[in-house]
Amino acid sequence: MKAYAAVDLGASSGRVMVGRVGPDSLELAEAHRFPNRPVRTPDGLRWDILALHAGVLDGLRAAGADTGGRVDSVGIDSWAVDYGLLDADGALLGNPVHYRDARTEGVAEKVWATVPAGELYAATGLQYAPFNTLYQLTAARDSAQLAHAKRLLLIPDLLSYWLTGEQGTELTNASTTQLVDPRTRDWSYDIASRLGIDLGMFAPLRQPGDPAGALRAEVLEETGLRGPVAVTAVGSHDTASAVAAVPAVEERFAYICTGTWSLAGLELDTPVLSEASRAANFTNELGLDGTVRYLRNIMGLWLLQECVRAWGEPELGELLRGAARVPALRSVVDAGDAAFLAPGRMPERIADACRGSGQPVPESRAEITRCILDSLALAHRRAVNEAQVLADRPVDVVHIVGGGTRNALLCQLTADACGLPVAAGPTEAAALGNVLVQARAHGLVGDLAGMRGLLARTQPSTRYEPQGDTARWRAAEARLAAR
Ligand code: ADP
Ligand code: LRH
Repeated sequence: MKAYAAVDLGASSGRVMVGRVGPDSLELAEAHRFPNRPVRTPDGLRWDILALHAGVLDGLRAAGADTGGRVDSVGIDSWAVDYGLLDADGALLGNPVHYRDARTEGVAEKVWATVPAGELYAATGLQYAPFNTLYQLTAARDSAQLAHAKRLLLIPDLLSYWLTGEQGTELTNASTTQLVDPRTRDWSYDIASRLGIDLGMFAPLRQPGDPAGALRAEVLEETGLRGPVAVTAVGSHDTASAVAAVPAVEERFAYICTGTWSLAGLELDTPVLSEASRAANFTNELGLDGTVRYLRNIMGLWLLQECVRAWGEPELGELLRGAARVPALRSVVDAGDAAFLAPGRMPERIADACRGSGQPVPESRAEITRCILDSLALAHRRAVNEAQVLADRPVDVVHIVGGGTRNALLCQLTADACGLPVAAGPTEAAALGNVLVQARAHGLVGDLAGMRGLLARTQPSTRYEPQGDTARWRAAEARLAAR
Protein backbone atom coordinates (compact mmCIF):
# COMPACT_ATOMS: atom_id res chain seq x y z
CA MET A 1 0.00 0.00 0.00
CA LYS A 2 1.20 3.48 -0.86
CA ALA A 3 0.12 6.62 1.01
CA TYR A 4 -0.70 9.85 -0.78
CA ALA A 5 -1.52 13.18 0.83
CA ALA A 6 -4.24 15.12 -0.95
CA VAL A 7 -4.52 18.80 -0.12
CA ASP A 8 -8.02 19.88 -1.17
CA LEU A 9 -8.94 23.50 -0.63
CA GLY A 10 -12.61 24.32 -1.04
CA ALA A 11 -14.11 27.76 -0.65
CA SER A 12 -15.58 26.80 2.73
CA SER A 13 -12.90 24.51 4.14
CA GLY A 14 -9.48 23.11 3.43
CA ARG A 15 -8.55 19.54 4.19
CA VAL A 16 -5.56 17.27 3.99
CA MET A 17 -6.60 13.69 3.38
CA VAL A 18 -4.47 10.56 3.32
CA GLY A 19 -5.29 8.11 0.57
CA ARG A 20 -3.96 4.58 0.82
CA VAL A 21 -3.95 2.79 -2.50
CA GLY A 22 -3.26 -0.86 -3.23
CA PRO A 23 -3.78 -3.00 -6.35
CA ASP A 24 -7.52 -3.26 -5.65
CA SER A 25 -8.03 -1.07 -2.62
CA LEU A 26 -8.58 2.60 -1.92
CA GLU A 27 -9.03 4.12 1.52
CA LEU A 28 -9.32 7.77 2.38
CA ALA A 29 -8.90 9.28 5.85
CA GLU A 30 -9.05 12.88 6.97
CA ALA A 31 -5.80 14.04 8.57
CA HIS A 32 -6.76 17.67 9.12
CA ARG A 33 -9.57 20.07 8.26
CA PHE A 34 -9.50 23.83 8.70
CA PRO A 35 -11.86 26.67 7.87
CA ASN A 36 -11.23 28.82 4.82
CA ARG A 37 -12.34 32.28 5.94
CA PRO A 38 -11.98 35.12 3.47
CA VAL A 39 -11.15 38.50 4.98
CA ARG A 40 -12.61 41.85 3.99
CA THR A 41 -9.87 44.50 4.00
CA PRO A 42 -10.12 48.16 2.97
CA ASP A 43 -8.85 46.94 -0.44
CA GLY A 44 -11.62 44.38 -0.88
CA LEU A 45 -12.28 40.69 -0.26
CA ARG A 46 -9.09 38.61 0.08
CA TRP A 47 -8.14 34.99 0.66
CA ASP A 48 -6.16 34.44 3.83
CA ILE A 49 -3.40 32.66 1.95
CA LEU A 50 -1.04 32.44 4.94
CA ALA A 51 -3.73 30.71 7.01
CA LEU A 52 -4.25 28.30 4.11
CA HIS A 53 -0.51 27.61 3.83
CA ALA A 54 -0.37 27.06 7.61
CA GLY A 55 -3.34 24.69 7.28
CA VAL A 56 -1.49 22.75 4.58
CA LEU A 57 1.62 22.43 6.78
CA ASP A 58 -0.48 21.38 9.80
CA GLY A 59 -2.24 18.88 7.56
CA LEU A 60 0.98 17.40 6.24
CA ARG A 61 2.24 17.07 9.81
CA ALA A 62 -1.01 15.29 10.76
CA ALA A 63 -0.70 13.08 7.67
CA GLY A 64 2.81 12.14 8.77
CA ALA A 65 1.53 11.32 12.25
CA ASP A 66 -0.94 8.88 10.63
CA THR A 67 1.64 7.25 8.37
CA GLY A 68 4.76 7.02 10.52
CA GLY A 69 6.22 10.06 8.75
CA ARG A 70 6.01 8.49 5.31
CA VAL A 71 3.89 9.72 2.45
CA ASP A 72 4.80 8.77 -1.10
CA SER A 73 3.64 12.00 -2.67
CA VAL A 74 1.59 15.15 -2.14
CA GLY A 75 -0.94 16.71 -4.54
CA ILE A 76 -2.81 20.02 -4.24
CA ASP A 77 -6.15 21.08 -5.68
CA SER A 78 -8.28 24.14 -4.95
CA TRP A 79 -11.06 26.33 -6.26
CA ALA A 80 -10.38 27.82 -9.69
CA VAL A 81 -9.59 31.18 -11.31
CA ASP A 82 -7.75 32.98 -8.47
CA TYR A 83 -4.03 33.62 -8.33
CA GLY A 84 -1.12 35.22 -6.51
CA LEU A 85 1.40 37.55 -8.10
CA LEU A 86 5.11 37.24 -7.44
CA ASP A 87 7.76 39.93 -7.77
CA ALA A 88 11.18 39.49 -9.41
CA ASP A 89 12.49 37.88 -6.22
CA GLY A 90 9.69 35.31 -6.21
CA ALA A 91 7.97 36.96 -3.22
CA LEU A 92 4.16 37.16 -3.07
CA LEU A 93 2.72 40.60 -3.80
CA GLY A 94 -0.31 41.02 -1.54
CA ASN A 95 -3.06 38.60 -0.60
CA PRO A 96 -4.79 36.90 -3.52
CA VAL A 97 -8.08 38.58 -4.40
CA HIS A 98 -11.24 36.53 -3.76
CA TYR A 99 -13.34 35.71 -6.82
CA ARG A 100 -16.35 37.18 -5.03
CA ASP A 101 -14.64 40.58 -4.81
CA ALA A 102 -16.48 43.34 -6.64
CA ARG A 103 -13.50 44.52 -8.70
CA THR A 104 -14.70 42.81 -11.89
CA GLU A 105 -18.06 44.61 -11.99
CA GLY A 106 -18.50 46.18 -15.44
CA VAL A 107 -15.18 44.81 -16.71
CA ALA A 108 -16.60 42.23 -19.13
CA GLU A 109 -18.08 44.96 -21.35
CA LYS A 110 -14.59 46.48 -21.72
CA VAL A 111 -13.15 43.12 -22.73
CA TRP A 112 -15.98 42.49 -25.19
CA ALA A 113 -15.33 45.86 -26.83
CA THR A 114 -11.97 44.41 -27.94
CA VAL A 115 -12.95 40.76 -28.37
CA PRO A 116 -16.71 40.29 -28.81
CA ALA A 117 -18.27 37.81 -26.39
CA GLY A 118 -19.14 35.37 -29.20
CA GLU A 119 -15.57 35.31 -30.45
CA LEU A 120 -14.24 34.87 -26.94
CA TYR A 121 -16.48 31.85 -26.40
CA ALA A 122 -15.58 30.29 -29.73
CA ALA A 123 -11.88 30.63 -28.85
CA THR A 124 -11.90 29.63 -25.17
CA GLY A 125 -15.18 27.75 -24.61
CA LEU A 126 -15.52 29.35 -21.21
CA GLN A 127 -18.85 30.49 -19.83
CA TYR A 128 -19.22 34.09 -18.83
CA ALA A 129 -18.49 34.50 -15.15
CA PRO A 130 -17.33 37.88 -13.89
CA PHE A 131 -14.49 36.21 -12.00
CA ASN A 132 -12.78 34.38 -14.87
CA THR A 133 -9.07 35.19 -14.52
CA LEU A 134 -9.18 37.07 -17.81
CA TYR A 135 -11.62 39.61 -16.34
CA GLN A 136 -9.71 39.77 -13.05
CA LEU A 137 -6.49 40.59 -14.91
CA THR A 138 -8.30 43.23 -16.94
CA ALA A 139 -9.71 44.76 -13.75
CA ALA A 140 -6.18 44.86 -12.30
CA ARG A 141 -4.58 46.21 -15.46
CA ASP A 142 -3.52 49.59 -14.06
CA SER A 143 -2.69 48.41 -10.56
CA ALA A 144 0.77 48.97 -9.06
CA GLN A 145 0.79 45.33 -8.02
CA LEU A 146 0.42 44.00 -11.54
CA ALA A 147 3.03 46.48 -12.76
CA HIS A 148 5.53 44.97 -10.33
CA ALA A 149 4.56 41.37 -10.95
CA LYS A 150 6.85 39.02 -12.83
CA ARG A 151 4.95 35.79 -12.28
CA LEU A 152 1.33 34.72 -11.82
CA LEU A 153 0.63 31.45 -10.04
CA LEU A 154 -2.87 30.00 -9.67
CA ILE A 155 -3.69 29.15 -6.03
CA PRO A 156 -2.69 25.43 -6.03
CA ASP A 157 0.43 26.26 -8.05
CA LEU A 158 1.33 29.00 -5.56
CA LEU A 159 1.01 26.65 -2.58
CA SER A 160 2.93 23.99 -4.49
CA TYR A 161 5.69 26.57 -5.15
CA TRP A 162 5.88 27.36 -1.45
CA LEU A 163 6.26 23.64 -0.69
CA THR A 164 8.82 22.86 -3.39
CA GLY A 165 10.42 26.05 -4.77
CA GLU A 166 9.30 24.97 -8.27
CA GLN A 167 6.81 26.79 -10.48
CA GLY A 168 4.31 25.50 -13.01
CA THR A 169 0.77 26.09 -14.28
CA GLU A 170 -1.40 23.00 -14.13
CA LEU A 171 -3.62 22.62 -17.17
CA THR A 172 -7.09 21.83 -15.76
CA ASN A 173 -6.99 24.95 -13.60
CA ALA A 174 -5.37 27.00 -16.38
CA SER A 175 -8.47 26.18 -18.43
CA THR A 176 -10.54 28.30 -16.01
CA THR A 177 -8.52 31.44 -16.79
CA GLN A 178 -10.31 31.90 -20.14
CA LEU A 179 -6.86 32.10 -21.73
CA VAL A 180 -6.74 28.48 -22.93
CA ASP A 181 -8.06 27.02 -26.18
CA PRO A 182 -9.97 23.83 -25.29
CA ARG A 183 -9.29 22.35 -28.75
CA THR A 184 -5.49 22.63 -28.63
CA ARG A 185 -5.31 22.42 -24.80
CA ASP A 186 -2.68 25.15 -25.00
CA TRP A 187 -2.76 28.89 -24.38
CA SER A 188 -5.00 31.01 -26.56
CA TYR A 189 -2.17 33.22 -27.81
CA ASP A 190 -4.39 35.33 -30.02
CA ILE A 191 -6.91 36.22 -27.29
CA ALA A 192 -4.15 37.04 -24.80
CA SER A 193 -2.28 39.29 -27.22
CA ARG A 194 -5.44 41.16 -28.30
CA LEU A 195 -6.31 41.83 -24.67
CA GLY A 196 -2.77 42.84 -23.76
CA ILE A 197 -2.27 39.94 -21.35
CA ASP A 198 1.33 38.78 -21.08
CA LEU A 199 1.30 34.97 -21.13
CA GLY A 200 4.97 35.13 -20.08
CA MET A 201 3.63 35.83 -16.57
CA PHE A 202 2.44 32.21 -16.40
CA ALA A 203 4.86 29.42 -15.55
CA PRO A 204 5.07 26.55 -18.09
CA LEU A 205 2.03 24.29 -18.37
CA ARG A 206 1.96 21.02 -16.47
CA GLN A 207 -0.32 18.07 -17.10
CA PRO A 208 -2.07 16.20 -14.27
CA GLY A 209 0.33 13.46 -13.22
CA ASP A 210 3.49 15.45 -14.04
CA PRO A 211 6.15 15.70 -11.35
CA ALA A 212 6.00 19.06 -9.58
CA GLY A 213 9.15 18.89 -7.44
CA ALA A 214 9.81 17.64 -3.92
CA LEU A 215 9.10 19.05 -0.46
CA ARG A 216 11.80 21.53 0.54
CA ALA A 217 14.06 20.63 3.47
CA GLU A 218 12.37 23.27 5.66
CA VAL A 219 8.94 21.79 4.91
CA LEU A 220 10.18 18.30 5.82
CA GLU A 221 11.56 19.66 9.05
CA GLU A 222 8.39 21.56 9.90
CA THR A 223 6.04 18.69 9.11
CA GLY A 224 8.16 15.82 10.38
CA LEU A 225 7.74 13.97 7.08
CA ARG A 226 10.63 11.77 6.03
CA GLY A 227 12.12 12.86 2.73
CA PRO A 228 12.32 12.74 -0.09
CA VAL A 229 8.61 13.42 -0.68
CA ALA A 230 7.53 14.04 -4.26
CA VAL A 231 4.89 16.61 -5.13
CA THR A 232 2.75 15.56 -8.08
CA ALA A 233 0.60 17.80 -10.26
CA VAL A 234 -2.99 16.55 -10.01
CA GLY A 235 -6.15 17.88 -11.60
CA SER A 236 -5.46 21.00 -9.55
CA HIS A 237 -8.86 22.52 -10.24
CA ASP A 238 -10.95 20.91 -7.49
CA THR A 239 -13.79 20.28 -9.94
CA ALA A 240 -11.42 18.45 -12.31
CA SER A 241 -10.33 16.19 -9.45
CA ALA A 242 -13.94 15.70 -8.36
CA VAL A 243 -15.12 14.78 -11.88
CA ALA A 244 -12.22 12.31 -12.18
CA ALA A 245 -13.60 10.66 -9.04
CA VAL A 246 -17.19 10.30 -10.30
CA PRO A 247 -17.59 6.54 -9.80
CA ALA A 248 -19.44 6.05 -13.08
CA VAL A 249 -19.20 2.62 -14.64
CA GLU A 250 -21.99 3.37 -17.09
CA GLU A 251 -21.35 5.33 -20.30
CA ARG A 252 -24.32 7.69 -20.22
CA PHE A 253 -23.97 9.71 -17.05
CA ALA A 254 -24.22 13.31 -15.93
CA TYR A 255 -22.48 14.58 -12.81
CA ILE A 256 -23.13 17.28 -10.26
CA CYS A 257 -20.23 18.33 -8.02
CA THR A 258 -21.97 19.85 -5.02
CA GLY A 259 -20.23 21.99 -2.43
CA THR A 260 -20.04 25.75 -2.20
CA TRP A 261 -20.93 25.56 -5.92
CA SER A 262 -22.94 23.04 -7.90
CA LEU A 263 -21.14 22.19 -11.12
CA ALA A 264 -23.52 20.21 -13.28
CA GLY A 265 -22.83 18.70 -16.66
CA LEU A 266 -21.22 16.02 -18.79
CA GLU A 267 -17.81 14.64 -19.59
CA LEU A 268 -17.08 14.99 -23.31
CA ASP A 269 -14.24 14.23 -25.73
CA THR A 270 -14.52 17.53 -27.56
CA PRO A 271 -15.74 20.98 -26.57
CA VAL A 272 -19.14 22.35 -27.56
CA LEU A 273 -18.49 25.87 -28.85
CA SER A 274 -21.83 26.62 -30.49
CA GLU A 275 -23.68 29.90 -30.10
CA ALA A 276 -26.53 28.01 -28.40
CA SER A 277 -24.06 26.70 -25.85
CA ARG A 278 -22.75 30.19 -25.19
CA ALA A 279 -26.27 31.55 -24.81
CA ALA A 280 -26.99 28.80 -22.27
CA ASN A 281 -23.76 29.74 -20.45
CA PHE A 282 -22.18 26.29 -20.46
CA THR A 283 -18.45 26.05 -19.96
CA ASN A 284 -15.83 23.78 -21.49
CA GLU A 285 -13.21 23.28 -18.81
CA LEU A 286 -10.46 20.75 -19.31
CA GLY A 287 -10.40 17.42 -17.52
CA LEU A 288 -8.09 14.46 -17.30
CA ASP A 289 -6.87 12.51 -20.31
CA GLY A 290 -8.12 14.79 -23.04
CA THR A 291 -11.64 15.12 -21.59
CA VAL A 292 -13.75 18.25 -21.50
CA ARG A 293 -15.87 19.17 -18.47
CA TYR A 294 -18.95 20.54 -20.12
CA LEU A 295 -20.91 22.09 -17.29
CA ARG A 296 -22.78 24.98 -15.81
CA ASN A 297 -21.91 26.81 -12.59
CA ILE A 298 -24.87 26.97 -10.21
CA MET A 299 -24.65 29.03 -7.01
CA GLY A 300 -24.85 25.82 -4.97
CA LEU A 301 -24.90 25.40 -1.22
CA TRP A 302 -23.31 28.84 -0.95
CA LEU A 303 -26.89 30.10 -0.75
CA LEU A 304 -27.48 28.00 2.34
CA GLN A 305 -24.00 28.63 3.82
CA GLU A 306 -24.63 32.36 3.68
CA CYS A 307 -28.06 32.02 5.33
CA VAL A 308 -26.59 29.81 8.03
CA ARG A 309 -23.92 32.46 8.65
CA ALA A 310 -26.57 35.20 8.81
CA TRP A 311 -28.61 33.15 11.29
CA GLY A 312 -25.63 32.69 13.64
CA GLU A 313 -24.65 29.13 12.59
CA PRO A 314 -27.64 27.00 13.69
CA GLU A 315 -27.31 23.24 13.36
CA LEU A 316 -27.61 22.15 9.71
CA GLY A 317 -29.39 18.86 10.41
CA GLU A 318 -32.17 20.67 12.27
CA LEU A 319 -32.63 23.15 9.40
CA LEU A 320 -32.83 20.35 6.84
CA ARG A 321 -35.36 18.40 8.91
CA GLY A 322 -37.47 21.57 9.09
CA ALA A 323 -37.14 22.11 5.34
CA ALA A 324 -38.31 18.55 4.64
CA ARG A 325 -41.63 19.38 6.36
CA VAL A 326 -42.28 22.49 4.21
CA PRO A 327 -44.46 21.91 1.11
CA ALA A 328 -42.41 21.56 -2.09
CA LEU A 329 -41.92 24.24 -4.76
CA ARG A 330 -43.84 27.05 -3.10
CA SER A 331 -41.29 29.57 -4.34
CA VAL A 332 -38.11 29.17 -6.33
CA VAL A 333 -35.26 31.51 -7.24
CA ASP A 334 -32.83 31.30 -10.13
CA ALA A 335 -29.86 29.55 -8.50
CA GLY A 336 -27.74 30.42 -11.52
CA ASP A 337 -28.20 34.14 -11.02
CA ALA A 338 -24.93 36.03 -10.49
CA ALA A 339 -26.93 38.38 -8.24
CA PHE A 340 -26.28 35.81 -5.48
CA LEU A 341 -22.50 35.84 -5.97
CA ALA A 342 -21.50 38.42 -3.37
CA PRO A 343 -21.58 37.63 0.35
CA GLY A 344 -24.08 39.14 2.78
CA ARG A 345 -27.81 39.50 3.53
CA MET A 346 -28.65 36.19 1.83
CA PRO A 347 -32.00 35.47 3.57
CA GLU A 348 -33.21 38.96 2.62
CA ARG A 349 -31.94 38.65 -0.95
CA ILE A 350 -33.74 35.34 -1.40
CA ALA A 351 -36.93 36.80 0.03
CA ASP A 352 -36.55 39.83 -2.27
CA ALA A 353 -36.13 37.58 -5.32
CA CYS A 354 -39.33 35.68 -4.42
CA ARG A 355 -41.25 38.89 -3.76
CA GLY A 356 -39.96 40.45 -6.99
CA SER A 357 -41.17 37.47 -9.02
CA GLY A 358 -44.63 37.51 -7.42
CA GLN A 359 -44.19 34.29 -5.42
CA PRO A 360 -44.96 33.64 -1.76
CA VAL A 361 -42.14 35.07 0.34
CA PRO A 362 -40.42 32.38 2.47
CA GLU A 363 -40.25 33.64 6.03
CA SER A 364 -39.15 30.99 8.51
CA ARG A 365 -35.68 29.44 8.38
CA ALA A 366 -37.26 26.16 7.30
CA GLU A 367 -39.11 27.89 4.44
CA ILE A 368 -36.00 29.71 3.24
CA THR A 369 -33.96 26.50 3.40
CA ARG A 370 -36.67 24.69 1.44
CA CYS A 371 -36.74 27.45 -1.16
CA ILE A 372 -32.95 27.11 -1.59
CA LEU A 373 -33.04 23.32 -1.95
CA ASP A 374 -35.97 23.36 -4.38
CA SER A 375 -34.21 26.06 -6.38
CA LEU A 376 -30.95 24.09 -6.48
CA ALA A 377 -32.73 20.91 -7.58
CA LEU A 378 -34.50 22.90 -10.28
CA ALA A 379 -31.20 24.39 -11.47
CA HIS A 380 -29.68 20.88 -11.46
CA ARG A 381 -32.58 19.69 -13.64
CA ARG A 382 -32.15 22.54 -16.10
CA ALA A 383 -28.39 22.03 -16.40
CA VAL A 384 -28.62 18.26 -16.84
CA ASN A 385 -31.40 18.56 -19.42
CA GLU A 386 -29.83 21.39 -21.39
CA ALA A 387 -26.37 19.79 -21.43
CA GLN A 388 -27.85 16.64 -22.95
CA VAL A 389 -29.49 18.63 -25.73
CA LEU A 390 -26.56 20.96 -26.42
CA ALA A 391 -24.01 18.14 -26.51
CA ASP A 392 -26.45 15.66 -28.06
CA ARG A 393 -25.60 13.13 -25.35
CA PRO A 394 -28.51 11.52 -23.48
CA VAL A 395 -27.91 10.23 -19.96
CA ASP A 396 -29.51 7.54 -17.79
CA VAL A 397 -28.12 8.44 -14.39
CA VAL A 398 -26.90 11.47 -12.46
CA HIS A 399 -23.90 11.11 -10.15
CA ILE A 400 -23.72 13.58 -7.28
CA VAL A 401 -20.37 13.98 -5.54
CA GLY A 402 -19.03 16.44 -2.94
CA GLY A 403 -20.33 17.84 0.35
CA GLY A 404 -23.92 18.00 -0.94
CA THR A 405 -24.10 14.18 -0.92
CA ARG A 406 -24.58 14.55 2.86
CA ASN A 407 -27.80 16.41 2.16
CA ALA A 408 -30.27 13.55 1.48
CA LEU A 409 -33.12 15.97 0.80
CA LEU A 410 -31.15 17.75 -1.92
CA CYS A 411 -30.17 14.42 -3.52
CA GLN A 412 -33.79 13.18 -3.51
CA LEU A 413 -35.12 16.48 -4.88
CA THR A 414 -32.48 16.37 -7.63
CA ALA A 415 -33.57 12.84 -8.60
CA ASP A 416 -37.22 13.98 -8.60
CA ALA A 417 -36.49 17.13 -10.61
CA CYS A 418 -34.33 15.35 -13.21
CA GLY A 419 -36.65 12.34 -13.39
CA LEU A 420 -33.51 10.19 -13.25
CA PRO A 421 -31.88 7.98 -10.64
CA VAL A 422 -29.18 9.72 -8.62
CA ALA A 423 -26.10 7.91 -7.33
CA ALA A 424 -24.70 10.00 -4.46
CA GLY A 425 -21.07 9.66 -3.37
CA PRO A 426 -18.25 9.99 -2.74
CA THR A 427 -18.39 13.04 -0.47
CA GLU A 428 -14.68 13.79 -0.69
CA ALA A 429 -14.52 13.31 -4.45
CA ALA A 430 -11.93 16.01 -5.11
CA ALA A 431 -9.54 14.47 -2.60
CA LEU A 432 -10.09 11.02 -4.11
CA GLY A 433 -9.44 12.28 -7.64
CA ASN A 434 -6.34 14.00 -6.33
CA VAL A 435 -5.10 10.76 -4.68
CA LEU A 436 -5.84 8.62 -7.74
CA VAL A 437 -3.93 10.88 -10.12
CA GLN A 438 -0.94 10.66 -7.80
CA ALA A 439 -1.30 6.89 -7.57
CA ARG A 440 -1.54 6.66 -11.33
CA ALA A 441 1.59 8.77 -11.79
CA HIS A 442 3.32 6.18 -9.64
CA GLY A 443 1.98 3.28 -11.70
CA LEU A 444 -0.71 2.04 -9.32
CA VAL A 445 -3.96 2.54 -11.20
CA GLY A 446 -4.87 2.58 -14.87
CA ASP A 447 -6.80 5.00 -17.04
CA LEU A 448 -9.83 7.08 -16.08
CA ALA A 449 -12.13 4.08 -16.52
CA GLY A 450 -9.82 2.01 -14.29
CA MET A 451 -9.87 4.75 -11.64
CA ARG A 452 -13.66 4.89 -11.76
CA GLY A 453 -13.96 1.12 -11.54
CA LEU A 454 -11.82 1.16 -8.40
CA LEU A 455 -13.96 3.95 -6.92
CA ALA A 456 -17.18 2.08 -7.73
CA ARG A 457 -15.84 -1.07 -6.02
CA THR A 458 -14.48 0.64 -2.93
CA GLN A 459 -16.46 3.79 -2.12
CA PRO A 460 -19.99 3.82 -0.68
CA SER A 461 -22.76 5.31 -2.78
CA THR A 462 -26.45 5.93 -2.06
CA ARG A 463 -29.08 5.58 -4.75
CA TYR A 464 -32.13 7.84 -4.96
CA GLU A 465 -34.93 6.83 -7.31
CA PRO A 466 -37.01 9.65 -8.83
CA GLN A 467 -40.37 10.11 -7.11
CA GLY A 468 -43.48 11.96 -8.22
CA ASP A 469 -44.24 13.51 -11.55
CA THR A 470 -41.59 15.71 -13.23
CA ALA A 471 -44.51 17.85 -14.49
CA ARG A 472 -44.47 19.98 -11.34
CA TRP A 473 -40.75 20.66 -11.87
CA ARG A 474 -41.41 21.49 -15.50
CA ALA A 475 -44.11 23.90 -14.35
CA ALA A 476 -41.79 25.52 -11.79
CA GLU A 477 -39.15 25.88 -14.50
CA ALA A 478 -41.65 27.58 -16.79
CA ARG A 479 -42.81 29.82 -13.93
CA LEU A 480 -39.26 30.98 -13.31
CA ALA A 481 -38.52 31.49 -17.01
CA ALA A 482 -41.67 33.62 -17.40
CA ARG A 483 -40.53 36.10 -14.74
P1 ADP B 1 -16.28 23.14 -0.64
O1 ADP B 1 -15.35 22.07 -1.12
O2 ADP B 1 -16.76 24.04 -1.73
O3 ADP B 1 -15.72 23.90 0.52
P2 ADP B 1 -17.84 20.91 0.39
O4 ADP B 1 -17.76 19.91 -0.72
O5 ADP B 1 -17.00 20.66 1.60
O6 ADP B 1 -17.59 22.41 -0.14
O7 ADP B 1 -19.36 21.01 0.80
C1 ADP B 1 -19.76 21.88 1.81
C2 ADP B 1 -21.27 21.79 1.95
O8 ADP B 1 -21.65 20.47 2.32
C3 ADP B 1 -21.79 22.67 3.06
O9 ADP B 1 -22.10 23.97 2.58
C4 ADP B 1 -23.04 21.94 3.52
O10 ADP B 1 -24.21 22.48 2.89
C5 ADP B 1 -22.85 20.52 3.05
N1 ADP B 1 -22.73 19.65 4.24
C6 ADP B 1 -21.63 19.46 4.99
N2 ADP B 1 -21.91 18.66 6.04
C7 ADP B 1 -23.21 18.35 5.96
C8 ADP B 1 -24.12 17.56 6.73
N3 ADP B 1 -23.72 16.93 7.84
N4 ADP B 1 -25.40 17.47 6.33
C9 ADP B 1 -25.82 18.10 5.21
N5 ADP B 1 -25.02 18.86 4.45
C10 ADP B 1 -23.73 18.99 4.80
C1 LRH C 1 -15.54 25.05 -7.08
C2 LRH C 1 -14.90 25.96 -8.11
C3 LRH C 1 -15.70 26.02 -9.40
C4 LRH C 1 -15.30 27.36 -9.90
C5 LRH C 1 -15.37 28.18 -8.64
C6 LRH C 1 -14.64 29.48 -8.66
O1 LRH C 1 -14.79 25.01 -5.90
O2 LRH C 1 -13.59 25.56 -8.39
O3 LRH C 1 -15.43 24.97 -10.30
O4 LRH C 1 -16.04 27.83 -10.97
O5 LRH C 1 -14.87 27.30 -7.63
